Amino acid sequence: MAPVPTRDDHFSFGLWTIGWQAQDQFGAASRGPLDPVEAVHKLAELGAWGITFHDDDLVPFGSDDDTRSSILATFRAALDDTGLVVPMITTNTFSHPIFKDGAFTANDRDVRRYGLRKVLRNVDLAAELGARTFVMWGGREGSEYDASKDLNAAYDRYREGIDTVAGYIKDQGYELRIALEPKPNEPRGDILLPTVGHALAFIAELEHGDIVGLNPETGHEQMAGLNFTHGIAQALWAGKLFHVDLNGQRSIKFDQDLVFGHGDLISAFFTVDLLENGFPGGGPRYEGPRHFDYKPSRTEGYDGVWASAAANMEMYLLLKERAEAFRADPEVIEALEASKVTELAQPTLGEGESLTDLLSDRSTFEELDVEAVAKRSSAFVHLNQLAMRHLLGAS
Ligand code: ASC
Ligand code: MN
Ligand code: MN
Ligand code: MN
Repeated sequence: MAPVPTRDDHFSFGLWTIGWQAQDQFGAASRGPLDPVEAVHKLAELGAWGITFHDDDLVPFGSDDDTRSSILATFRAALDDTGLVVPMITTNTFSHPIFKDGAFTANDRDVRRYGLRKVLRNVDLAAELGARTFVMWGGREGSEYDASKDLNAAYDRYREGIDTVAGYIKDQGYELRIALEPKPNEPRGDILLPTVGHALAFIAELEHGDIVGLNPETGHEQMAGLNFTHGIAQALWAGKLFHVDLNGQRSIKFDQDLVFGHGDLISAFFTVDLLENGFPGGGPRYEGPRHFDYKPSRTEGYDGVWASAAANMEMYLLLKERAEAFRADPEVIEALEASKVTELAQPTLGEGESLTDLLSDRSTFEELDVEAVAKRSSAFVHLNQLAMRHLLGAS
């Protein structure tokens, strides 16, 4: 029996995901437009809790103020009807050709000033709708040609832009935090802040870095050949995992945006294990939305769109069941001990032990049987096999 999602699971979807008409580099749209009101109702029916959007997903770029207000009013009514919430909002600073060289880091200063205005306008909307996270994916911030970008100035301008937005959020007293979304490439040849690690290092240079964190996307880290679970783990450790974009990707290639779990399934298992069960030895826990940023394949009609939306939640819940069984299994608990996974939570120096104590403790060095310690088996493969059994429902 497949598990059924409920509001308590805190699943959310981007309007641009289910609403993607599947126009790609090589072909026209394969689906007609989706009415945002229908999207809200359909997601609520399927058991989702929230919906998120870029300004332009809901209000067409360049709409006048009256059109904007009327679209927003209709959308709010749908939210009220269904109880769906808007936990996150984001701004599109990548589709319109004005952003072809970026928004905050465009060489052209007029573009940067325009980009800032567009983002600030949407920060107000985010606060108005009660969103807690403001995602910023700088998809066009980057270059194809190294000669075309002064990278020192680009990082200065990126910092100026993010600090200006963060400062505005603080001045307005909004209960909103910014989550930067790394991606290595596509649409640009190389995008700035390509991975979780790069973004964490950037945040450390900000004036208002306290309200700036991350929105890592599964496939984006995997496009760089990286381990997504390790990426979100480091973000969590640093207190910076504000939001996540869950989806599927099969190896280093174009951004596939598959259904969560339809890419690297083993990695997805450990992602859910971390999000649901936390670190084995305790530590910071993820409390944010379980947000899906995927694209229903171009082969699908709207039946397939809704089937794929449901599949994201089902995959997550199936993996959650498996991950909980994994952690509860006495054999696993024993294997974690045997592999000393639990021992890692123990500080290397004893409580109150000084460096002088360590240096004079001959048992740590002079008298240690180095060869014997080197021969201890880690038994990691057995532990992993237990995880695989649980993943496959074999124990
Ligand atoms: C976002 C986000 C992305 C991109 C992409 C647009 O806001 O999280 O990954 O925009 O989905 O197609
Ligand atoms: Mn993606
Ligand atoms: Mn994303
Ligand atoms: Mn995406």
